[in-house]
This record gives sequence, C-alpha cells and structure tokens, in this order.
Amino acid sequence: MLVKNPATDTVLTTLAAIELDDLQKMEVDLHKGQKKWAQYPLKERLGHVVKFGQLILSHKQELAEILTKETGKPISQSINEIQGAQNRIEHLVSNAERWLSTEHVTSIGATQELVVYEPLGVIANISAWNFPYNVGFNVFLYALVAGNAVLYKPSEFATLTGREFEKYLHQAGVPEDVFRCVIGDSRTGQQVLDLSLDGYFFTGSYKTGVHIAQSVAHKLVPVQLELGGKDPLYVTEDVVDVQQAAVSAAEGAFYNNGQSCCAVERIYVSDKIYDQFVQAFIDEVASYPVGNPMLLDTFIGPLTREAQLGVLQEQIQDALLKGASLRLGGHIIDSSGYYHQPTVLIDCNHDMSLMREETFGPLIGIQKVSSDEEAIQLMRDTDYGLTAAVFSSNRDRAMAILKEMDTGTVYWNCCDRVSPNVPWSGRKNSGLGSTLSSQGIRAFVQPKAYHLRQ
Ligand code: TXE
Repeated sequence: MLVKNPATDTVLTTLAAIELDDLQKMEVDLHKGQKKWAQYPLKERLGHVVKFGQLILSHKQELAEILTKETGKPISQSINEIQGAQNRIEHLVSNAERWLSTEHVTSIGATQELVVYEPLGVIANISAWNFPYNVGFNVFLYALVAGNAVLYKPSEFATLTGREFEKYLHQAGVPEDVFRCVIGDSRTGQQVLDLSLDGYFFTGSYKTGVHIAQSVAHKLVPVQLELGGKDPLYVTEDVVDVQQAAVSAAEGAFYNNGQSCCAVERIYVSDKIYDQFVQAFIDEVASYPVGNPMLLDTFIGPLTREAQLGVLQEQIQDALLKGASLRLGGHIIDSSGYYHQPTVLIDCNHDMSLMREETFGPLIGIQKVSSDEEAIQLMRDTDYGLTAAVFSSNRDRAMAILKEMDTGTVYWNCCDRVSPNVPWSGRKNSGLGSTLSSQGIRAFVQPKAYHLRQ
C-alpha cells in the first residue's frame, strides 16, 4: 500500500496490508485480551488513556508533521487538532465513572433493581483521514475506557498516524492484545467485516457506511456511522456584523480545505445584505495563504485525495452551466500536488449539484433568499442531516429557524464546531448513533438489569 504526500504526489513509504490469517489471529488475541482488560478497575483504564494523551502531547510536533505529510493538512491545523483532541480525554476523566458505574435504580421492600453497564467486547473502528485524532479518539478512547478491546483500521490516507496511536497506547500501558492498528485499505476493511466482532464504529462516506451496516446487520451488534454532510449556513439581514459573519462562514467552509464532515457546504444570505456579505466573504477567502502545508502560515494546502479534484471541477462546471457566477478561483492549481484554488460561486440554486452533493473541498456556493421561510425550505432540502447554522442578532428568530432543522447539531452565530460535552450525531444520510457526551460514553457498553430479592 503506497503512502503518498498529497502536497508533492511523492511516495512517503510503502506498507504491506495485513494478511488475512494475521488478521484472524489478531481477532483471537483481542478477544482474549479484552476479557482481562474488562477486569481492570475503571480508574486504571482511564489512567492509561490519560498517559496516552500525555505521550501524544509530548510528541505533538513530530506527530503533527506525520499528519501533515500524509494528509496535506496545514501544519498549524495539525497541531490544533492534536491539541484539541485532548478535550475528549478530559471529558472521559470528568464523566466516565458517572456514566459507566452501576446504577442502583430502586430498592422497594426486599427487591432491588440495578443496572450494570458491561463492555460490548471487541469492537472495530474503521476510521477516516480528515481528522484522525478527533474522529479516532471519539471512538477508540471511549471504547477502551468502557472495557472493550479495539481493532482500529485507519483510513489508507492516515495510516502512519494510526500506527502512532498504537505505539503510544501500548507505551501508555494499554496491552498489545487490547488495541491493534490494522494496516490496509478498503480490501482490508472488507475483511474486518467478516470477523466476529461485537460492534462496528465507522467514519467515512455514506456509500461505505451503508455497505458496512448492511454487511454486518446479521450479526445484530451495535453499528455506528459518522458520515458526510451538506451543512447549510443562513445569514439574516439583522446580523450585528456582516463582516464577522462572513469571516466565520469562510472559516467554516475552508478550514481543513473544506474536508470536514461539518464544514459549511452551502450558504444562504438575505437579499438585503447579499452584496455586502458576498464581497466580505470573497475578501476573506482571497486572503487565505495557499501553499506548502508544512509552512506555519499556510491556511489552504492540497486536497488529501487526488480524486476529489475531479469532483470539484464537475460541481463548478455544472453550477456555471445552470447560472452560477464564478467570483473567486475555479481551477486546479498547476503543481506537483493535489491543489485546487479556493473557489466561490454566487447566484446559486438547488438545481446545481454544488448545492446538494457533498463537496468536501475548498469550494462553496452562495444563494440569495428573501425570507426565513425560503431559507428554511432550502436548508431542509437535502438528504443529509449533520449540522445547520444561523447567523442573526435575534436569538428567538434563530431558535425558531433551528427548530425546523432535521439535523443532529445546530449552531447560532457559530459553525463547524464539535464539543465532547454534547452528542455528535448525524441524521438521514449523515449517520447513525451518537458519539461524545454521556451518550457517546454509553455507546460502548450494554446494560444488564439486575432484579435482586433478598
Ligand atoms: O471514505 P471511505 P474516504 C466522506 C467524504 C469523502 C468521502 C470519501 O464525502 O469525500 O467520505 O472519503 C474504509 N468495507 N467522508 O475515501 O471510502 C476505508 O479503508 C470496510 C466524511 O475516506 O468511506 C477507510 O478506512 N471498510 C467523513 C474508511 O472506510 C471500507 C470523513 C473510510 O473510507 C470499505 C471522511 C469496505 N467495503 C470521509 N471501503 C466525516 N464524517 O468526516 C472503504 N472502507
């Protein structure tokens, strides 16, 4: 399996995908290891995860360079992700005991009713490349703390980072037969589906997510899917500061080169401030330094996957054909890497795939609207349901709009943010189940109800 640097289209290294018999041996080991790991006191499991977090932080620079080299993520954003992902560990330290301890529900007469939360067993985490720390920690750290063993299959575009997770988890005292990183691409991922595991936790595309869910359905084990999105952002005419709204929306659309499940993927603007917003938005995006992701001031690096360049070009051509106007960028950058100009199209409409299909790149469409009713109708016109944002000075007005959204997360005067304190969930084609919050902690256990009569 070739590991390439998307900034230069050169080969970083070649890795051998795991052989099937080694994968099957690993499964047996993990089942054995999990039985012992589940007997560790919760505090001790938490202690190993905290130690892991400390090791990651103490190697932050080196790990950021690995992440940038294999995904093209600008180094400042790699450092931010590694630093920011620590909040998952803090969340576990503050909440795991509360949500995983035995619940003494009732004690009436001679009868007591308890709930014990038992680990699922050995779970597969088939993961993604765009935020490997965030989307990985959301799953495998919560799974480990709950007493599960983890078979972790990183994306083929973030394999080097996946190997670092395994190295530092083992150094932190997580036994080798409790966490293993599996090297391989979709073929290996497919082989993981045939193992007898106790849960499948996936982050990636809708298509692959549905395939995984269908493939393991007969096992009747928990399946969680964190998939893509087509997240809308609506700016009303009463925003306090149009410029600030434009800056926030631009960052939400172009951070990590737009390669984020909760990136702003389409923007609706009141006709009363449309021209002012568009100009402020374009000025902001035009100011983003594009270039070598290893340089600290780069904001836009290469796309991680070369194939996405074609997707962006198709969406741009389709939109122009259907009446959009190109106001910034529009072209693949002639370089050795997978670079695309940050691109802004305006006067868009919902006939365009740009306003309906996931873009997952540095490209955004803006559409004018004349009322909240029109904005709500357009924001709801999607097969996805991850996040939706409204920028307005009026909280009641924003809350009334957000109430109409069929999404797992909504934002008022912010966007593109994930917090471990509240559930992270997708609806419709954006996913199944919740990670983070108490729901994310309980996602990796199964309740056993005890009815005890003295
Ligand atoms: O996803 P894939 P990719 C979306 C986004 C992006 C698209 C493709 O739209 O453009 O997914 O990204 C493994 N059986 N998101 O190619 O193909 C694969 O090896 C088992 C949104 O990364 O779904 C990898 O480990 N496993 C998402 C993982 O699935 C299989 C973040 C994801 O690969 C498999 C990333 C199979 N048949 C992409 N085929 C988010 N929520 O942010 C592939 N895999």
